[in-house]
Amino acid sequence: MSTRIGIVGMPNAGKSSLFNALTKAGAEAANYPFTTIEPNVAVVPVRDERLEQVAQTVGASEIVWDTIDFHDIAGLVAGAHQGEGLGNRFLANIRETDAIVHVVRAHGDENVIHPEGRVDPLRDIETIETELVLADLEQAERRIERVARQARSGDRAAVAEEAWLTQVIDALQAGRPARTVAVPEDAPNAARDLGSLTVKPVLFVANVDEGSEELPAEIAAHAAEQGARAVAVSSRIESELAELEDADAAAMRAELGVSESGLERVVREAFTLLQLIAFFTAGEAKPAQSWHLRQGLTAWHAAGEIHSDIQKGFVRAEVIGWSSLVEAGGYAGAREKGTLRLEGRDYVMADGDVINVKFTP
Ligand SMILES: Nc1nc2c(ncn2[C@@H]2O[C@H](COP(=O)(O)OP(=O)(O)OP(=O)(O)O)[C@@H](O)[C@H]2O)c(=O)[nH]1
Ligand SMILES: [Mg+2]
Repeated sequence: MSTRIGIVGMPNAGKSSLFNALTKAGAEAANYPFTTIEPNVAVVPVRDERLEQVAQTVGASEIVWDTIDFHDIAGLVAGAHQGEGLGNRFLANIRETDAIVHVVRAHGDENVIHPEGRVDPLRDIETIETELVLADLEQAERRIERVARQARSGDRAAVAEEAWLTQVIDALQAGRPARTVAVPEDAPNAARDLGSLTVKPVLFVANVDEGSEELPAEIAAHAAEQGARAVAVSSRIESELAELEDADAAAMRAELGVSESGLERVVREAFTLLQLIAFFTAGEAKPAQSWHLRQGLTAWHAAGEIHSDIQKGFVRAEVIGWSSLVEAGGYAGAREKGTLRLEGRDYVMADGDVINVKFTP
């Protein structure tokens, strides 16, 4: 399943500019496995140069990129959790996402109105974090009533979930995110069922002045304190660059002194945040495809990403690192060299593995 990310931030912080840049970048890639998308959901292919080499080596028919969905929502103001500025409804749209990108205004363009009248990244971050905490608190207080009723009947998972919710409510009331409370073994889906926003990992995107790539120190420090990640981009520049042809965009980047695509940096950081590794499937005259999997998961899990039937009928897998496959000039060469290995279902997948699952249908 593709990875889903929700974009939050103050009004005018630059969320939609970033989102538009991502959408345009997405629309340009010919291949992504979705046809309908909502207007506020951008499906962004995750390009990977390694797969391009693999596809060429094995003579694949085409390349299909794995994707990330970015969900844009309207800006949150203080009181959003109570429905101020319809904030609560917007927040509901991103309860199902895997992670949150928090866009923070850090550029000083006076033509862009700041809702609080003055640029102050830390104050803005705190406003948004408070809204997320309060929205979760409301949700948790509602849920615990229902779970408590189930717990009274002695349901073990419900008992564990009620205890977890009690701790979560305490944490939220103290202003701490729900991710600071460990999910109990007996109720592994508790966080998902709550639809908690503050349980999700956060990537801060500092929306900086044009031509700068420097992460403001206060944002870096705040992210570090939280164990979160942070990147600096100019949303406006990225949305303008996304309109250009590749060569023109590269020339403009060089002129601005911006090294690589800010969008690529956002996508890469998001994957690091989610601790995902990439793996590939590729065969002659077939599509070569990229997939993502949580670090530490196995060939059996990888099979499940590809198709539930392939996972169900898993027998064993042929696995090879992408560079070994390219070096050997293809599967036949790799077999001769002995670099194409047979692995069982418990094999832990490595970043850049190419896998071919043998299964009984
Ligand atoms: N100078 C400058 N202006 C920017 C930058 N990013 C966004 N803007 C401008 O700021 C204004 C608001 O940007 P949006 O991307 O619409 O902001 P938003 O966060 O989506 O705002 P809401 O949807 O209202 O919450 C627009 O006029 C943008 O052109 C930037 O990096 N530099
Ligand atoms: Mg917007």
